[in-house]
Amino acid sequence: MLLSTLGWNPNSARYFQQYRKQGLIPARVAGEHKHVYLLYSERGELCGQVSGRIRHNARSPHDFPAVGDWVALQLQPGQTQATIQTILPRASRLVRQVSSGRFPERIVAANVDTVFLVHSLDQNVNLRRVEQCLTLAWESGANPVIVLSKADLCPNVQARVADIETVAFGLPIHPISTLTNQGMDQLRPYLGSGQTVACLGPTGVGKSTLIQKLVGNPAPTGETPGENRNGGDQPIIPCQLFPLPDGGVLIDSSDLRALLSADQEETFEDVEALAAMCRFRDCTHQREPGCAVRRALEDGQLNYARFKSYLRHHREAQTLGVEQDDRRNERRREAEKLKQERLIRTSRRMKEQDAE
Ligand SMILES: Nc1nc2c(ncn2[C@@H]2O[C@H](COP(=O)(O)OP(=O)(O)OP(=O)(O)O)[C@@H](O)[C@H]2O)c(=O)[nH]1
Ligand SMILES: [Mg+2]
Ligand SMILES: [Zn+2]
Repeated sequence: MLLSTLGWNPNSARYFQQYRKQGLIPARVAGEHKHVYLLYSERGELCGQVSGRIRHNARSPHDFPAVGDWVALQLQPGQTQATIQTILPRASRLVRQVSSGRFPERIVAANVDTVFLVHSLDQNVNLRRVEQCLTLAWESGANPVIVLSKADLCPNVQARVADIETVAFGLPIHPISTLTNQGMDQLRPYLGSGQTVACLGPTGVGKSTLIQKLVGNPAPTGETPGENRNGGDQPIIPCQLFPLPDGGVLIDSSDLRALLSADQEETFEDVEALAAMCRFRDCTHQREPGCAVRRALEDGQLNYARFKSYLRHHREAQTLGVEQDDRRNERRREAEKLKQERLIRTSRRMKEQDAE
């Protein structure tokens, strides 16, 4: 697997030298399931988990790898799982709000150059929804492009395009059909070697079908879990990042239900019930006297793996509460800055056009 086709460039390679010296290798995150990551590296497809240090220092879900991230891997001889030691700085990140649960925001995709905002022409396009998706894309640092799918099912494509133009601020709009191939050629220019394109949009609009079509055979879909990798007991990780035959990658950013993995919805009522019986209210269940959780662990009433999982989620949830507002403000500032830069660029372009 050539890293350059996945978007690895001379700049990234230069930046990575510090990690090479430590014997680490670069890889791109292609999927995640229950904290196990599917990774594309120069050694091929690997599975990996984050290092204890990353987990320990994590202040929010943003400190964990996301699909599209570049990471530095440690690969021990004889080991089937790699350890993710570092997440490289993100050039852009698509963030989406999650309405329920402990995690109000998730990075849907990182290091994205172009976002295909996919909406279907077979139903009334909801302009509010298009606007919401646009905002999300603007804030990410990636360039949005509007893709209107299922043109074959729409008798008046031009009228619908005109509707959407009213909210699109002059962005490119491409009506397409994966069935008749209408408009598919217009998407090629976004997909060159080294380019990362993420498909984002409501469920059922045809994102996976589009990716399948562009990637060609063998046809993957974001919904089909991969085969067992590295043989036997490896977990099944759904792949979301697909290299194209002529270079570049497509990210299937799936929809909300896939974003909330079962792991995150997990509750820990059993452990919490035990914790309520600890002598101290702020018991960390490490060494405190009168710790009911420790006692349950010792007499086998509580499974150790489950306790570890509880600790991990507890820590993530706790730090998240504190960090949340900070991060919101930070994101707001970033978005504001990006918007300003875009405005400046647009006005400069208009001035140039006037001058011509
Ligand atoms: N007529 C027509 N149907 C299409 C086209 N593209 C996709 N479909 C159909 O639309 C349905 C949904 O397509 P998917 O690709 O699974 O949609 P998705 O956006 O990936 O949906 P989620 O994974 O749920 O977010 C499937 O039955 C496709 O066959 C198209 O261009 N024309
Ligand atoms: Mg899909
Ligand atoms: Zn305790």
